[in-house]
Amino acid sequence: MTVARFPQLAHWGAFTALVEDGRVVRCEPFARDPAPSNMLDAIPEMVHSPLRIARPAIREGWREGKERTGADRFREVSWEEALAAVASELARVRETFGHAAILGGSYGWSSAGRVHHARSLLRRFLFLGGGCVDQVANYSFGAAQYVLPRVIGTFQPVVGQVTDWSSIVKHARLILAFGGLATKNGQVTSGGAGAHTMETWLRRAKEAGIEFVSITPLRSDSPDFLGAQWVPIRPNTDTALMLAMMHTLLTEARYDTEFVARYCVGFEPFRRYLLGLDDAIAKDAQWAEAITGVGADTIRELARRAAATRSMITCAWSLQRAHHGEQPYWASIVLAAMLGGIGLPGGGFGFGHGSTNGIGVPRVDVAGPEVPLPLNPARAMIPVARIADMLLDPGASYAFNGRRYTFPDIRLVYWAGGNPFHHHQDLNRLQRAWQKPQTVIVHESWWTPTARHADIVLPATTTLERNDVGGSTRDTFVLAMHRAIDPIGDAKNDFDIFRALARHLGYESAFTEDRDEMAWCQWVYDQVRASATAKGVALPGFQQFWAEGFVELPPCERDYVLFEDFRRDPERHPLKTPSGRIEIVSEAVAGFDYADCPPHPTWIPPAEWLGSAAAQRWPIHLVTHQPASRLHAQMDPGPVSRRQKVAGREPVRINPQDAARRGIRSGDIVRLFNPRGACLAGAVVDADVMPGVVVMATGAWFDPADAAGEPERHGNPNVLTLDIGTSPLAQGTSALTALVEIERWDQPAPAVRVFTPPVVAAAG
Ligand SMILES: Nc1nc2c(c(=O)[nH]1)N[C@H]1C(S)=C(S)[C@@H](COP(=O)(O)OP(=O)(O)OC[C@H]3O[C@@H](n4cnc5c(=O)[nH]c(N)nc54)[C@H](O)[C@@H]3O)O[C@H]1N2
Ligand SMILES: Nc1nc2c(c(=O)[nH]1)N[C@H]1C(S)=C(S)[C@@H](COP(=O)(O)OP(=O)(O)OC[C@H]3O[C@@H](n4cnc5c(=O)[nH]c(N)nc54)[C@H](O)[C@@H]3O)O[C@H]1N2
Ligand SMILES: [Mo]
Repeated sequence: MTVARFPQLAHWGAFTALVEDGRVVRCEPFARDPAPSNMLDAIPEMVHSPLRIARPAIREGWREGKERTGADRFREVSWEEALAAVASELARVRETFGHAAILGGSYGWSSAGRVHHARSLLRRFLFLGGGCVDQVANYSFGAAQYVLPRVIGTFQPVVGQVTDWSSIVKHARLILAFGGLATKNGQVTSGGAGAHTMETWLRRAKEAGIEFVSITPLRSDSPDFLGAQWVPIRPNTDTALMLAMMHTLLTEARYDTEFVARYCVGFEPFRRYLLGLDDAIAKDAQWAEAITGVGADTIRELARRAAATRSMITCAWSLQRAHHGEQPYWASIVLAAMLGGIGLPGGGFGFGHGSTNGIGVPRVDVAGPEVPLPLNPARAMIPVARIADMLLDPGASYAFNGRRYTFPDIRLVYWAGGNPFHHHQDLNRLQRAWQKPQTVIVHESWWTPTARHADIVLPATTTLERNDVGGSTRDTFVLAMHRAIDPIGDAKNDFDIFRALARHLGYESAFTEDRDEMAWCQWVYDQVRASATAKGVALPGFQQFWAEGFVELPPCERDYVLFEDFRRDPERHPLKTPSGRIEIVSEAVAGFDYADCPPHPTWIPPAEWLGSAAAQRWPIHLVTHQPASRLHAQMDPGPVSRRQKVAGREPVRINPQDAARRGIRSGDIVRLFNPRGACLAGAVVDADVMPGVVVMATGAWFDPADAAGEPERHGNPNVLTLDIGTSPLAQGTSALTALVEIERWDQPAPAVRVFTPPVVAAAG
């Protein structure tokens, strides 16, 4: 049997697909990748899984308005019937209720290939058809996206324009990592990567003698080889720790007065706040010890060490996915300002060095592969994480980033490339909200929980079944993706589905711009090439790129240092803030008058935390972090993710003391619960977790209970998380703010059903 080989790409890395007899049998890592992800091993089984959606299907009871339970039956229909139903529903809703009755943002990661990026295609399709309610910001760093522009005039440092690792390795002596530097997260780059380099850079930094401090509730958030000092901290209290460090710097006269005077505005009111001159509460180390659980001596010692050397402060994105998540990021910038290292090689602040592959990787500033997006003529949007609020409360007024908006009245939801029944918080509430629209349309490759909550389900191909171009601005490779197998079942490319719908609706050529798949691949590559040419970098033509399967950008000539220009000459290179300086106090934010987002970094207790009154009844803080064995909910039914389940459920890590008190042992099935919901999970007793905290990865496929009072069966922690905005400034997700209780589950365990496809009746 001959084995055919095709270059391919996933968000978790580039690979060669080995195909035998029309089946993907193996995914061989890209030869240039120093640390490929074992998630690649999940692909062959998943591509050919019985969970693939084979044909278009319609939910039984849709026309009658029957409730969406996630356990409904479906009936297969022909593509003709499905496309006609979608086109006529879109036309009906647009005509009857207007464009703003359609929710089309369709948040989610979709595929690494950029031509077939489903979310981009859906937005393009809906915008050209009159527009829709779009979703702005994201779940990843939504709070940062709105607070950082107020403080430093841009949120670029969160997406990866930070001081390069090469500069850090040469010049930094100490790295304070809030949220740690979890190498599990380095498996992933949005858009995919040819090289996983997070571990390489961490090792180089270690070899260069840099010391690491990992401030996080979970010891394993930094790899053993770093030998990091672990400072366990109560979740959501980093702002208090940072404030106390600043208090120490201030009262011990260890801060950079010149930097603060020359490059910042608003220090004086902030100084008064630190000292407690107006509220009689000094934000000193003793004060912070009571909040954070970190000893006062440790806090003072951290401040002194950081001030005595070239230090880099980096925060994981997780810190800002919490109630008042704007505050720790703002505080970390002010802390870095007081330390005086901003704009110096290896110093200052950064975000996400441990959150995703490619942050801080030296790379020439060339555009990544992308397709163009037209404007949304409906000019309607919501902050992405406010979806349930919107569906439950149409017409309600809400505050966001200094303005007031009204929630639209949604009749039709269209999703392609995302999984809200994975990503959203308080899923029982989302399930209630999800009953509001008359019609839900979903394109998916698999029977995910979101597909099971749809009325019209259209089967989408996977990247293996089509040609594409992928890559990201955080990686030095642009990658060709060759179609390796025929579409599974009757699956179609999202591009072809939208093209057919656009034809129905009379705007096919506007949608395609008269390009087919390969013409778009070439167009996307040519954009990257043109951008490279403008930077003096010569890349080969498309034919050569396609035949070789990748191109590599040349190394950078010099290290990038964030705000180097600003530091050298703040008059000629001001920040894009109103003052042109770092805004310790933002007058703009002051003008919004938000109790939950004051004008300078402030400790405001989150709605739920270990120091709150609710912790008497709900004594455990639930941290829901990114999974080591999959990307979000993708490939959860595959072998890599399944292998790490405990008793068939998602593992929950619990400290030995907390476990012993509850009679919980490793391997037990446990129930986590709070007033929002309950789920089962498999216990892993783990001293790496600090007491009072349990850690569960997101992404176990949602397996809702049959009856009220029963737990979700599989371990989707989003039945427990809190669905409120970070603050009216950013309205980001507060996913990491949640208190729970946990107990051993001694009853017979209900079966997990979600890895079996729903009942789908054949057409006819
Ligand atoms: N509690 C808690 N919740 C969280 C987080 C947390 O930290 N804690 N993190 C949040 C974050 S940061 C994020 S980014 C979100 C992630 O949330 P999502 O991005 O929604 O999660 P994915 O599982 O990646 O969903 C992508 C879906 O797109 C589908 N897909 C892939 N390729 C294609 C394609 O070509 N066509 C079509 N039609 N579909 C395709 C996949 O099968 C998959 O079901 O989750 C958020 N949720
Ligand atoms: N393998 C894998 N990698 C991924 C992803 C994936 O699904 N799988 N998803 C990608 C995506 S979409 C994103 S947005 C990034 C997210 O990147 P991050 O947000 O950095 O990732 P998390 O794993 O959620 O959080 C990192 C660690 O922060 C710690 N932490 C949680 N709350 C707090 C707190 O309040 N204070 C402190 N100090 N620490 C806290 C937790 O112990 C957690 O392990 O990851 C990306 N990388
Ligand atoms: Mo994310």
